[in-house]
Amino acid sequence: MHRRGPFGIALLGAALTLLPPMAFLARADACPEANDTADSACIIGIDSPVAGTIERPDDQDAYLFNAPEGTVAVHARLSYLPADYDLHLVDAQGNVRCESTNPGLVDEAIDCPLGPGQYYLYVNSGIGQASEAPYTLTVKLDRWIELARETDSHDRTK
Ligand SMILES: [Ca+2]
Ligand SMILES: [Ca+2]
Repeated sequence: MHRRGPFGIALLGAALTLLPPMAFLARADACPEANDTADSACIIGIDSPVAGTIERPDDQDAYLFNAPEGTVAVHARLSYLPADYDLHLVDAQGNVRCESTNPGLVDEAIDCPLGPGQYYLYVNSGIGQASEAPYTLTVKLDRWIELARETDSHDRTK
C-alpha cells in the first residue's frame, strides 16, 4: 500500500548499505539531520533520549543501537509527537522485528523480545505528515545479566 511505500524502500537501503560495526564506533554521538538511511544512522544510547524532526513528508530518521550480551527485550518509545509519526525496529539483516503505528499524536511504543545484536529504529510518518517541532525517542533494554549482577558484581564479560 501507499502507506508503506517509502519505508519499504528504506528497508531495502538498510539491507544493502549496512556497514561493519567498527565504522559506527568511529562516529560522533550527536544526531545531525539527514540521518535518513542506515549508513547515516544516528547512534542512540540506551536510556538516553534524543530529539529529532520529521521535517518533510518523505523524511525518515534512522537510529542505530547495540543490544549487548544478556539482552532479552528492547523497549523503544516515541513521544511528544507534533504530528502522526510511527516507529519501526529493524534488525541488522533489514528485517522488521517490531512496529508501532498508532493513529494521531499518541505515543508509539515497542516492547520487543530480542536478543543481543545491532538494531535500527526508524521514525517516519506513514501518512506523510511533518513538523518543525521535535519528537523524543528513548530506548531501554531488559538484560538478564543485570539481574545476575545483583548477586555477582564481577559478571561483566568483554
Ligand atoms: Ca529528519
Ligand atoms: Ca503514529
